Amino acid sequence: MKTKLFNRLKKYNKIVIARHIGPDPDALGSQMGLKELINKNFPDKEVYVVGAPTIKFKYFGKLDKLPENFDCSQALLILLDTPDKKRIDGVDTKLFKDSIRIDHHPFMEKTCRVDLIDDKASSTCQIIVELFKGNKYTFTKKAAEYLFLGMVADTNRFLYTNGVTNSIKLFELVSYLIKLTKIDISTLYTKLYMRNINEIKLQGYISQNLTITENGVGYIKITEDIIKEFNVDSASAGNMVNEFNFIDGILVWIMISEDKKLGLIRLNIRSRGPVINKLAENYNGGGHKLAAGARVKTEQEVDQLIEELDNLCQEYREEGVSEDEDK
Ligand SMILES: [Mn+2]
Repeated sequence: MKTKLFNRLKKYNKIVIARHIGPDPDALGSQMGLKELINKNFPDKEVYVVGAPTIKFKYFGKLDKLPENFDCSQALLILLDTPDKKRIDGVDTKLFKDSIRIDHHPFMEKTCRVDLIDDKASSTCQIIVELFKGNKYTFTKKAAEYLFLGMVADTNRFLYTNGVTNSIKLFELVSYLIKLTKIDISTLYTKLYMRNINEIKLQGYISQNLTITENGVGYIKITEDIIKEFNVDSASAGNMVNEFNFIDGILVWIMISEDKKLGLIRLNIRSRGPVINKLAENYNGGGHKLAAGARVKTEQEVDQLIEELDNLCQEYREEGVSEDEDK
């Protein structure tokens, strides 16, 4: 697995690292962390991290612009944390001489020449650490910080570690990083989890107004008027979906946000049992078994999705699957 990446890193002098649109700390952390590792271990290479910037995660540092007349046909593309074509940010994979994808999402479609996919890994950052771990390559403190942030965020502070085997691996990798580079975990957590008071007020509003269906689907529709009223970023409701876990009687929960400008409705879906990503794929989305997203155009589609999720919850309850079973 490792040689597929390292042979390419040795071969190509120009390397472009891309990831998905609407980046999260795993996408940005793996991107910036990998750039730092290549710069450190292969200092002669030209490395660019591309994609639209985001204000929310500005502590990941600046992204690059490809130089004018940049010749993709001589370059290697590394695509991170992105399972499908439509969510690739800022590059056309076909233009590159060679391409490799490193990802932990379940396989959806072919996008690069070579795939390094480990869907047992709980983040793309985890895979990057695994690839570079060992005596051969050096980690910098900065790279370790980026990668740690991604591992923390995608597991929701090590809550979703993907079963015993991956937990063991993940904690060993984290321990390896801390031992090696002495990263300061508390400072990093403050960066990642600092929130603004308006968002907390919106969270209160959501708690007060959540609708719960018969079989345990909790949902709320956040209109643009509400976003305005609370004076928060339009992605805020979606971003706080993880805060609504561990509520007795709710098995699946959804933050539904309206985007009038793009004429669509975004759904962030989480589950504490029923597998939801297959269903989300029918609604222009997808993701992981217990964490997925969807984009639809009409209220009817939203209602239909809620109903189908409610059915999933009913089936799940009837099967009597234990909620703490190893996923
Ligand atoms: Mn990820």
